[in-house]
Amino acid sequence: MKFDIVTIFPEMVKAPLTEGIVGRGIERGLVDVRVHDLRDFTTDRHKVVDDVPFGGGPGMVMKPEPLFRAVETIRADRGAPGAVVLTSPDGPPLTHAVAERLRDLKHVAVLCGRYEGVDERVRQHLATEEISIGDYVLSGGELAALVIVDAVARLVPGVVGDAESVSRDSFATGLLDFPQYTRPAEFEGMVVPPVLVSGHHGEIERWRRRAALARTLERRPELLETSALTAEDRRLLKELLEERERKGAAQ
Ligand code: 4F9
Repeated sequence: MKFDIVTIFPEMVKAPLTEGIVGRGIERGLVDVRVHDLRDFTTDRHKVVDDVPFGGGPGMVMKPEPLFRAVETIRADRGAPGAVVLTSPDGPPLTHAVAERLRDLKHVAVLCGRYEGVDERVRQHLATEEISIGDYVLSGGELAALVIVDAVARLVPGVVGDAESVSRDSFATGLLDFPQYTRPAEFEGMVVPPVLVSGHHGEIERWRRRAALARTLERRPELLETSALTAEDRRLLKELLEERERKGAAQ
C-alpha cells in the first residue's frame, strides 16, 4: 500500500508514522509512505504556498500551483494514485467502508488542507475526493491525514499481526465491541463476568454477541440498521428491548 502525503509540516507527519502498527507495516515493507514538503513544489524565492483570497476577507488560501505540481511529481515518480484525497471538514466522514475502499486502491495521495481555505480549483480538478475526520476544525489537515493513513494501513493484510482481530473489530462487524477483561479475575472487589472464565466457548461467544448488541443498542442504535444481523441476533435484540421496557417501567 502506497501513501503520499503532501504537507507544509512534513516533520509533524513523519514522526508518528515510525511508531506502532503503521511503523511496523512500513518496516515489513507492507506500507510505503512518502511525505512531501509542499514548499519543495514552489518556484519563487520565498517558497510561498498561500495567498490572500480574491474578493477579500480574513485568512489565507492555499495556492493551487504547488499542490498541482506536487501531485504531478508523485504521478511521475510513483505512478498515478487511485485517489487524491483532500482533508477537509467539508468532506464526507471517514468510515470503515471508506477506509476499505481506499485500501483497495493500493495507492492514495493525501493533501493536507487547512480550514482557512484551499483554492477551489484544487477541490474540483486535482482532488478526487474530500474526507473529514469529524465535525471540528483542526489547525491543519496533518492530523487528519495521519488518521486516514492509520485507519487504511491497518486494513492491509499482514499489517496487524492477528487478522482475526481486524475482521472482528467494531465497525468491521458493524457493531460496537463487546467488553474485554484480562487478569486478575477479581480486582478490588470488581469481578470479571463468570461466563468469561468458565471455559465454555459457545457460551462465551453468545455472551459477547449479546453484549455487543446491547452496547450498540444503547449507544449507537443507528448502526443496527446497517449491520448484518442473524435471526439469533434479532431474537437477542428483542430480548434486550423487552428488558429495557421492563426496567423503564420499574422506574
Ligand atoms: C480535516 C477537519 C478533516 C476535520 C483540515 C482544518 C479537517 C481540517 N476533518 N481542519 N483543516
